[in-house]
Amino acid sequence: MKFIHISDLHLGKTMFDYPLLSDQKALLDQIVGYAEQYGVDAVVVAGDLYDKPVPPAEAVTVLDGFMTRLSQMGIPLLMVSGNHDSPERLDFGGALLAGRGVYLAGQFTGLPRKVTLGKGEDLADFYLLPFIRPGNVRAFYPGEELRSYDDAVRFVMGKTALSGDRPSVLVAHQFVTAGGSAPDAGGSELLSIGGTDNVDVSNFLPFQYVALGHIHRPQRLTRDSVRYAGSLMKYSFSESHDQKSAVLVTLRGMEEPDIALLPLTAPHDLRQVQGPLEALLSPEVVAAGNPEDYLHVTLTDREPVADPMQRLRQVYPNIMRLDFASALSEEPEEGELSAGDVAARSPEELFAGFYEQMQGEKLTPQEAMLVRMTMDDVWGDLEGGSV
Ligand SMILES: [Mn+2]
Repeated sequence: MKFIHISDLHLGKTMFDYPLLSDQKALLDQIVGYAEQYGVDAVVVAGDLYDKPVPPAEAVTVLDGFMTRLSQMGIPLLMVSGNHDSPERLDFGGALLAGRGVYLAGQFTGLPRKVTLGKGEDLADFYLLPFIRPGNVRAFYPGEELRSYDDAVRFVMGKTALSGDRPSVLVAHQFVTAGGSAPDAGGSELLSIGGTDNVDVSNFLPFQYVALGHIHRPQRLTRDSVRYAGSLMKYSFSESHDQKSAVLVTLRGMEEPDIALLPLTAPHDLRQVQGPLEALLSPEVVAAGNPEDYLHVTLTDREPVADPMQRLRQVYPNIMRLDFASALSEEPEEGELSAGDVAARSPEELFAGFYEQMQGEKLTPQEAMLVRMTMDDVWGDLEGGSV
């Protein structure tokens, strides 16, 4: 029994107003290719199919195409809802789709949805647990005191009977910690502050494999067979050095399964580049990567440069973000102002201080004059001419 585990597709997501759907579709095509190449018995998606509860129509079409192709290939597809999905919408047509090998667990129904796959001796039970909050579980067990996410998941796991003679796989979308230590987040997840939604990994120990979603950086938790697959593609510049992957799991009865990571390569990579404008425009630097990648450019020029975005876009059409290293200095400068100081100073003094902090030098008397004149021009039109 072999299957592919992926998660956090976030279909329909945009970054800095760039739609990512064509990349997402290409990546789902890669997964269909892997499914065929490795002859898998199932594909598992551990939540966050869409980026929004009401996804754009184009994103629905892309997921529809993915489901249809796997169904036509006779490969079962098992999916749970994540915190970004609408459980009810995801369940649309669920009973009909099960007849075609597509198993959806959108809404929580009191227990994980159990699906047994395989033939003859080679069987495995898949338990599909949608993203749950304590309230979702209390609704089914009103007498129980379930305060935390951990209480809720522990209670549900306690009610989940596993057959002892064939492997069990859990599919879940939660914030799973190991003895209090949190997973290494990628930066594009929506995590709650303070980790009140954490669920301990010990809840999942009886399963031969735990297919997790929610954290976007691929990783194992305490053992190789408890894993976050990670997001379909990089959804934050803090993930620019991550290698995204799909997990190929080969179950070996009640033993530890074999795990292999299949690389996922988007048509456009998400990269950070840094340097002076002229260097970034030089043919060698441009040719060092795909210039059509999605870029975060940081210019290190000390002198002002004219129309940097326009010039950069001529060779790098997909710049998502542009900033200047001089404006990013994180070192707190001596003489930084408190709120009280700010109220006590004139706009000219504040601007002079800001300029010095950003540029590392003082305004010249001529520049100070220009600032004063500009302020007069702008504010002179306002009633009273003051701020
Ligand atoms: Mn997610």
